Amino acid sequence: MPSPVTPLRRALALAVGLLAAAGAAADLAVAVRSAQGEPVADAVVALVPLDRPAPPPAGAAGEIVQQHEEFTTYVTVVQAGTRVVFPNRDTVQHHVYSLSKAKRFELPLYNPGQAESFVFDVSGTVTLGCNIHDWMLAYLVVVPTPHFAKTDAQGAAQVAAPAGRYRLELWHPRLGAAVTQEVALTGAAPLTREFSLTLKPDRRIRRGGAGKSGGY
Ligand SMILES: [Cu+2]
Repeated sequence: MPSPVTPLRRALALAVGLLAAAGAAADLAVAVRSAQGEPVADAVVALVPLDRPAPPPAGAAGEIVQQHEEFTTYVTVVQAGTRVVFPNRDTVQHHVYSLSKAKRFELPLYNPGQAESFVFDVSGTVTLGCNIHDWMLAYLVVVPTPHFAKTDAQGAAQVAAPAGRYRLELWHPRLGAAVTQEVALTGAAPLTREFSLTLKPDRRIRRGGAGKSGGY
């Protein structure tokens, strides 16, 4: 008996719509592809409020782990003002550093078991490297908002934020400059945006090549 279901579904849909209009989170859904049509993972999408100040960071620390002579996360996103911990879970020393304007630091003679941390106050991209292992490369993207997400392997990401006007910022390691546009979340329906990005070549060094040959 499928016929009674339809009015019920309509009522549910109406209720959801009313809830959304009453000020519940209004989602943004993005799909990011390369110019060749391939899904793009690790793109950062952030919504910076234009009508009000961004709420302060919730307080949870970020984490970027060194393990198996790699940074375990290639792209990490945090809100400005967030502490980020850098645990060395390897059995070897690292020398983690950043020369980026948003945060310059280094952790020389960084031993297994150490877990130093820094607060990242300035918005921008922090490029992380290791002076011992040339192939180690990761990015910490510091954004001035708690409303952000990172695309998955399918190139998809969802951001929850209250209704209002925002500057949408889209960043990727292989993008020359961040893409920005103004968007408005109405709360009535999720907003969807598709991006096609022209990407630069991947800068990552493949392990087992130059690293082991003594070429450096
Ligand atoms: Cu290292």
